[in-house]
Amino acid sequence: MTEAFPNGFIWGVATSAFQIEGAHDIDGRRLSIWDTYAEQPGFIADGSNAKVACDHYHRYAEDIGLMKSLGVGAYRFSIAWPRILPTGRGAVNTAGLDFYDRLVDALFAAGIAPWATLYHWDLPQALEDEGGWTNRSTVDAFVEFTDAVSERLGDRVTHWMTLNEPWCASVLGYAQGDHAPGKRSWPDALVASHHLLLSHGRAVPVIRQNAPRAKVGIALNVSECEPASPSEADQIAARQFDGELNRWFLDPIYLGRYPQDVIEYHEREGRLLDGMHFVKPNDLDEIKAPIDFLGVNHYSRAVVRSAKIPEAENEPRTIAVPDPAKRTDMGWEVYPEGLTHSLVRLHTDYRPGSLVVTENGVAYATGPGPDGSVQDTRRCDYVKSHLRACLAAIDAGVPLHGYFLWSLLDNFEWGFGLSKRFGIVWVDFETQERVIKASGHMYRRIIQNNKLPEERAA
Ligand code: IFM
Repeated sequence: MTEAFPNGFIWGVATSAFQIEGAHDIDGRRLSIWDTYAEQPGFIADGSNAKVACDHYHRYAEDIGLMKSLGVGAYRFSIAWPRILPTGRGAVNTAGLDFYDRLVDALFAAGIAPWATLYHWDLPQALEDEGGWTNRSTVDAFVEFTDAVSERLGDRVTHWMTLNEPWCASVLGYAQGDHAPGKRSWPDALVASHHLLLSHGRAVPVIRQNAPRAKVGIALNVSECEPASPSEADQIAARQFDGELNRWFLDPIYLGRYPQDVIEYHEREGRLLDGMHFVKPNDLDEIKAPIDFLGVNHYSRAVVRSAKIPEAENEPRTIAVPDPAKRTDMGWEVYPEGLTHSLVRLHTDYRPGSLVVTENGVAYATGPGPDGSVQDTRRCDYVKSHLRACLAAIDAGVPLHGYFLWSLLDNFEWGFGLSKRFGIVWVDFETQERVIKASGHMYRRIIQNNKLPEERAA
């Protein structure tokens, strides 16, 4: 297998607004659901919040300097809805748009292409107060937000993602309660998932109208789902989880329909109180709006057991990690082959014209040693093995055009707070000092050579 990437392969790093910006009450920003969630005692594992996070709002120039020194060609960031439309809809807060304007200009000055995600989970709290994603009018509010942002940045930003990981926003947020807004209702989660998909579909033409050169996509969290054993029960559970996680989003976007077996499964589980009542005529046509690329966020595979576990009564199956030695700090299995399999499967089943890995990376706590350097060897291995998995997919004919490492900076990892470190740059959250980790230096060499380093013989 070749170790070199195709010419023009896009090398990027990714972040999201809530996880890095801080400046929670600056320049007219109002509360998002995550600000509210993080205030609840016990909801964030380490008791931290994102009021300051990486203070990127004030330090974006330094962070762009870091990206430039790493040689990245593209930066995937998200736009904080509560900065632009502080109460979700209505009057646009110009100061909020100005920040992204400065960011985009500074990226161009550094030779880095901006890749903007519109929704990375920070719904304005004012909208949640009206039901959030369970309320169909949130779709209209999202279209307003999309219009305001793409109107202002569309002359320069050519790569847009409507949503980040709608499965997380709907299922973790509305069914499992592990994410904001912390609800525990499957029926609400399925309504929310449909409204998220509809906002995606309706945002696509708005972006195209405001930014005629735009390439538009969506970033989905895709995992290969495998049965924990050959038993029929585990095979069924794996297929069901694949349906819930992957096909529930991919089928409407690419095929214009929800998968029938997954509708039936949700019905059997009592998750659909009144069938698919929330799907209105034309919705699926709108959701199927043609897109230019599929963003794939990939971290691990799911090995699925049919057995229920008592502490997760909301969940009809469990996810196993076969070899505990392969667990990351998130408890996720390191399984690079899963990335190849997922990319090949997406290409085979849905034929997106272009695929981009919009997130891949790993949480390990490794911090500065006595000499101040961060020797995160396990992250280096993780990244190399996943880039090799990308090469295998390209060899198999997948039109994979780019890779964004999650994440540029250690940041606020949602319910885990500041305790899980995904960055290739270490952040000291007390002093805001940044140190490029060994993985960052390695990534720079890979980008420079457009290929993986030679493996030394054992
Ligand atoms: O930090 C998150 C990101 O916001 C969305 N994708 C997964 C990452 C790691 O959990």
